[in-house]
Amino acid sequence: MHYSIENLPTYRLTDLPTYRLTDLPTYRTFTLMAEAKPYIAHFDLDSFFVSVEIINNPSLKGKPVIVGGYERGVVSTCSYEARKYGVHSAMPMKKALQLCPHAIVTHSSSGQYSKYSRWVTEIIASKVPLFEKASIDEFYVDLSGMDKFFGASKYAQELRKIITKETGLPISGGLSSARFISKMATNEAKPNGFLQVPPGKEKEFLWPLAVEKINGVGKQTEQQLKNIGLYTIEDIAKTPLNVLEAYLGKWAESLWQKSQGIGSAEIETNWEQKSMSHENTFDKDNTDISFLQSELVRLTEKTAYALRQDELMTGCVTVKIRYSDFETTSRQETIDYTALDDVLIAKVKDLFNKSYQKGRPVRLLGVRFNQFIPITMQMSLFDNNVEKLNLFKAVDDIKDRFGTKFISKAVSSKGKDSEHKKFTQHNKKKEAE
Ligand code: DCP
Ligand code: MG
Repeated sequence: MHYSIENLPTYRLTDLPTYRLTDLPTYRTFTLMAEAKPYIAHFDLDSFFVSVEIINNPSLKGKPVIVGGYERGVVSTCSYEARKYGVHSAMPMKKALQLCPHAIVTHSSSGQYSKYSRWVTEIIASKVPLFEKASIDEFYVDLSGMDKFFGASKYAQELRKIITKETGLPISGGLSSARFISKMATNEAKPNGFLQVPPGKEKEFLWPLAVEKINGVGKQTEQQLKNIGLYTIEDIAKTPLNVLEAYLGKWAESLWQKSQGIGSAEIETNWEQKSMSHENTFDKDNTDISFLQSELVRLTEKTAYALRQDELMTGCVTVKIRYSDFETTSRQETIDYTALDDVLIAKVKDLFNKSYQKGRPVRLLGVRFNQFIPITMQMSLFDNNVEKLNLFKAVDDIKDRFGTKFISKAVSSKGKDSEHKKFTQHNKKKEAE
């Protein structure tokens, strides 16, 4: 019987109570007992920003294209045609144009990238019960169990097809028993390809690959490994762990495990529900707009600080207003992914202005962020805002050293308050701040 994604019902987590078992800690034990290998798929859009630019301007297709900012002078990404000349992400634009002088350079159109990223997320969410959004263009999908019905590999490939058909974006994928192997398989399959590493074939796939292909092996570790004559993953696998530890310290063990084809198959399924928020109940109900605005700035700065501490960007902002009679309103809007105070403050003020009923005394204000993705890229989504992010991070460092009380923007309120911090699971560790 032929199955295709088109003729399957659309799944949502809530429609499939049986899949909720996977949320329970016993699930993995259960599958191990049943000796079922997990099937973890990984998907990553090909030259994402360039692909979006091509949709907007199809004449760019097939050409060496670089997306980047003149001001910042760094390549965000480039088409595979430009990669042939050695151009890559994070390379200075000047160097990129030396390598590939005929490349077409386009500026980033950030709003579009968030929009397409969300579109792909929605398609995946409608087709699989368990998935994790790992960056703006990258997803892990748990297809364990599905293989009984459709064939995990077939399902993964059909999912790729439907994403490209609906959005116009090419996407590559990998499938294996562990997250890191699937991601490496995706990298090997790019562009516009798919690679399955069947259960039991993990070493066969990994061993011939160069050490730097392992996710997390940066330039420094690569050099350390090469200094002791380890060039391939097989070389690592055949080195006794204690020898490796002597050179690399703690990191040796997880590296060695990976070289044996062992890695996590856990999917972070509750990422969608995660949120961070700060709210403040005032000692005295308040109608003073400048006071309320300064409170919003302060709450936003604190929440944005927590966001950056966790290396995240948010894609959704909510402002909560509770009036003196306890009537409460919440207004929420999705935004382009960001971790920048000024962008978030502007959005929070905008939401407040749209929902505040002038003259009514306010008892509580709250600011909440959700829809997170990691800051995996150098924030070049925002072009020259990279410098701004670095500035905010520098201020964050001072906050870490001297406490948040000592640093606040002039516009923030200095008044005493009964602040109430409310963090969900994700941010519990920050409660002590
Ligand atoms: N990005 C960026 N700066 C970087 C790396 C990435 O701005 N240093 C942005 C542009 C990319 C997007 O993030 O299009 C996704 O990053 P990827 O690492 O997935 O790279 P691409 O999707 O561009 O190419 P690939 O086909 O290798 O996935
Ligand atoms: Mg990509």
